[in-house]
Amino acid sequence: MQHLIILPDLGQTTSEAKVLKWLKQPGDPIRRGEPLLTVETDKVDMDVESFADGFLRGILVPEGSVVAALAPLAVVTATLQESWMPPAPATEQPAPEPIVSREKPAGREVPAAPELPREPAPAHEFRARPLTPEQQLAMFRRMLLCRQFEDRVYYLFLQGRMPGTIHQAQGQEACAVGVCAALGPGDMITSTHRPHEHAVARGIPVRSLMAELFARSTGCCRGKGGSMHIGDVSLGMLPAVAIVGGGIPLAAGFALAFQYLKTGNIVACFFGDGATNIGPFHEAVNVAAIWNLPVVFVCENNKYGASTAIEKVTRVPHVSDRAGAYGIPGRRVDGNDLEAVYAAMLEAAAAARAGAGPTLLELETYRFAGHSRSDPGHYRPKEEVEQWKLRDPIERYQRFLIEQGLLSPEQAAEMRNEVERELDEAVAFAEGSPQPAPEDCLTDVFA
Ligand SMILES: Cc1ncc(C[n+]2csc(CCOP(=O)(O)OP(=O)(O)O)c2C)c(N)n1
Ligand SMILES: [Mg+2]
Repeated sequence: MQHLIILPDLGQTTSEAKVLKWLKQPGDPIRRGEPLLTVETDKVDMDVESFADGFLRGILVPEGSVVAALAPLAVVTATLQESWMPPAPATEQPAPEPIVSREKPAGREVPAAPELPREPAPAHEFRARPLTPEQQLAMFRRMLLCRQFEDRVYYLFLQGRMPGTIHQAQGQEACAVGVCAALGPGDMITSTHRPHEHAVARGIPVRSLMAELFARSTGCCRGKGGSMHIGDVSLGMLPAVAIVGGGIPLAAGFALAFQYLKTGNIVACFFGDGATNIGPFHEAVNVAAIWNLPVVFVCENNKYGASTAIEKVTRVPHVSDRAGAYGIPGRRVDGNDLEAVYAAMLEAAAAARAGAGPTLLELETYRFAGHSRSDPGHYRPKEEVEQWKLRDPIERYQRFLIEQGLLSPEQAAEMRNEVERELDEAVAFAEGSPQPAPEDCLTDVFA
């Protein structure tokens, strides 16, 4: 089988890239997710990865050429024996002057912030509530669905099939699943520009999420929201808010409604470490504190707000320390430990439901990928990424379940295959669904 490797569409402001270096040569074996070449855009140098396993057969664009988004770059075949065909020739342009200026823009020098320790969160004391094996396996499968959904979306992007911008959360599955597993059907979550795993964990069907990402009318927002606004109020997720910190006052507002209507429900409000320096964070946490609103503030501290390390912009060592400023409990939890997250969330949720007000949960975690699809994440030391990959929440929980005798490696592999089939169906559903009609622009508009 022949696969055409293309230059992914890197977003509205980057329409072309220069091929800097081929990292593989014709005949070399290549694995899915492995880099094939490095390209230079007007923003960054980044690797283009293969979306298929096989062998590199044809290089269609020499080093030094500039190619447009979605242009064919190479052919990969499943085996070395099969023949391959080049596509219609790629339009080549003469190698121009470098398109990236390496000069530092003039401006104020920002003084270096003091180095802060980066030791992981302590092993958590929450272990009290036993989970049944069925619950444990269901939570494990949900983490697989989150991860494989994200991976599938990434490979669709590499193939040029997934439109729009995406921010992915591979590595943060234990946060999404641990928090959502402690919620009931009438509860609500709010989310951010990185919402896919929150939505999957909350139980929104993957076919309706996939259709939304493909901008199809069968999507959870009828194809008019896209990746950064997914959600479904009827299933307990307010459409995500991509304005950093923007979802936090909405969460407090929803919690006020629950309190006023005496529904007994709570809100779980997801946000990133970057949002904790945004004004609305402080206002919303404060008002929730003084009114004892039934909300749990869940900070997924993945150490970076885009390319900025948290210690460069915050002197407080731990996000959870900030809870003291509002007189509410703050808990620092290993966000890559599924059951620790779940237990901490259960406790915070119980307090919120009992009228004791909000808790600030800091879940220490890490995103394996760059900030968005066009960010290779070069600002992060390689060793740091490697260290965090050793703490992969899915691998960790799988090892734990196997040690407990609840899962075999074969069953885990079969679960992964089953999730792949669910995603195949979701992609077929999405690609087979219609786009919204032009007149649909004026429906679902509330203000
Ligand atoms: C108010 C606002 N400022 C800037 C941006 C651009 N932006 C999008 S995501 C992001 C970083 C957010 O970091 P964090 O809150 O830690 O979330 P993470 O991306 O790590 O999940 C920025 C600066 C934005 N969307 N909204
Ligand atoms: Mg962050």
